[in-house]
Amino acid sequence: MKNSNQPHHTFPKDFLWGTATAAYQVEGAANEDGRAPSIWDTYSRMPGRIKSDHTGDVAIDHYHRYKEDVALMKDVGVKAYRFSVSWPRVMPTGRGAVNQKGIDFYNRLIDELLDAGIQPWMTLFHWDLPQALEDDIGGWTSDDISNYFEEYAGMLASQFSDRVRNYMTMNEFSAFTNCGYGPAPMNPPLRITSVKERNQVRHNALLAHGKAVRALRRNSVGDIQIGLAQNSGSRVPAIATEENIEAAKRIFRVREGAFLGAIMEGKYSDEYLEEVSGNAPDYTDEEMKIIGSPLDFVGLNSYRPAGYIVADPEAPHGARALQNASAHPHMHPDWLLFDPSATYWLTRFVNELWGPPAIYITENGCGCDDQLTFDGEVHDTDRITYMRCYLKEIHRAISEGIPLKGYFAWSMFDNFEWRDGYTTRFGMHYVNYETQERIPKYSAKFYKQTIAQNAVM
Ligand code: PNW
Repeated sequence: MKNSNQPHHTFPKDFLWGTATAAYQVEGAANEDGRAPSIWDTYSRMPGRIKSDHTGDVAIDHYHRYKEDVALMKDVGVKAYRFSVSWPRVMPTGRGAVNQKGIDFYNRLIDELLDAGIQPWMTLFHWDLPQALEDDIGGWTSDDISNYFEEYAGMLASQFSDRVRNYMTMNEFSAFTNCGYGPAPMNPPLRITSVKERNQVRHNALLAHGKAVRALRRNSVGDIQIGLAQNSGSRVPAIATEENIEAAKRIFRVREGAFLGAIMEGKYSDEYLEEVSGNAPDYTDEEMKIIGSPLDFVGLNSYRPAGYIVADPEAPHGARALQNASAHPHMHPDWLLFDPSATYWLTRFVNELWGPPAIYITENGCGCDDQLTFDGEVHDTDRITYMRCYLKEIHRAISEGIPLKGYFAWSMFDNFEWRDGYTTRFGMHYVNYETQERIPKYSAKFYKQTIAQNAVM
């Protein structure tokens, strides 16, 4: 019998252990060195939109404390850091003039990472659109947005591709399209008023992604890898019979028809078009070719199951979603349902449907109601449990031959959790928002040990 102290979930030796953040959630320095406002500055300053009216003005001051933050990453032993570029920091009006001081910040960060032996992984867009583009053209509702995003992507490649090898164009298409322009109270003046309009906004984002892929390749000086970070809803077969697995995969493909499916297949699938019928976006074959530009990897943000599926010949697409049990376990945020197999099924379906060269989990992590204990520590046993269980399912996927090459824990630090402000904590490091002190939680020690052993115990 194996000693129980021996690792039993050992990862491939080149498995990439990483961690992730996003610009607006950590940087702060909102009015410094020529940064212009993004739509999130505007939105978070509107009274009543964010819990406790918090804003990202200071956030965790990563802009000034990046050295200390990289040192903490080095201590944990992460091999890669996924961060996003604030578009209005490097191109204040979203096009044209480049803000050198903004570029300098990312140069400092990248060089610090490389010195620490940590690969920089760059997300181009994590929701903080320059306010000027919202005001002047209507943001993602505009046909022109893809051209501006292409210009921005090309500029980033020429500035950084000598040192940054890995890029993700967009973070979570559904978040900034559906939610960004969707139901009140988001962005009141630009609310989407019809399903067709919503599908057009989604299409504009896909096209921007495709043009950015090409611009990155055109302007890069070295060999680069390009992907994205999508939060596809994971459909879990309620009971893993052949029929249920096929049904879950079918409905997964239909639901991703507006996003990842269109990108991976270079077209809107018949099933998707049938479903949206008269509300399909306007598009050309040439645009679909651009959208389908080949990717080097697919990044998946995976936190929770999005539905339990059984096969049902009577139901649309032969798949029926069960009602979620009212007592299904969830973590501190209500939406964060606990089911590690969601991540397994997600990577398996993406692999079986589209067979990308590589898959990364670009985000996974747990929001908790972390409290400092009397001894000044954070005993986040809930987060450790969550991470351990999800990592075991990732191990399972790898052992079945799915090309899952790495994992980015969300997040390295507590940070501005969008509409929850600073009230929900996702970090492996506790941030004292009064003093900006960072305190490693027990989950940071757990992750450090996991990386050191390259195994989950
Ligand atoms: C991600 N879901 O969003 C974002 O990329 C991060 O910026 C954010 O801080 C993190 O998750 C934690 O919330 C998500 O409903 C949006 O499954 C939606 C879901 C999960 C994550």
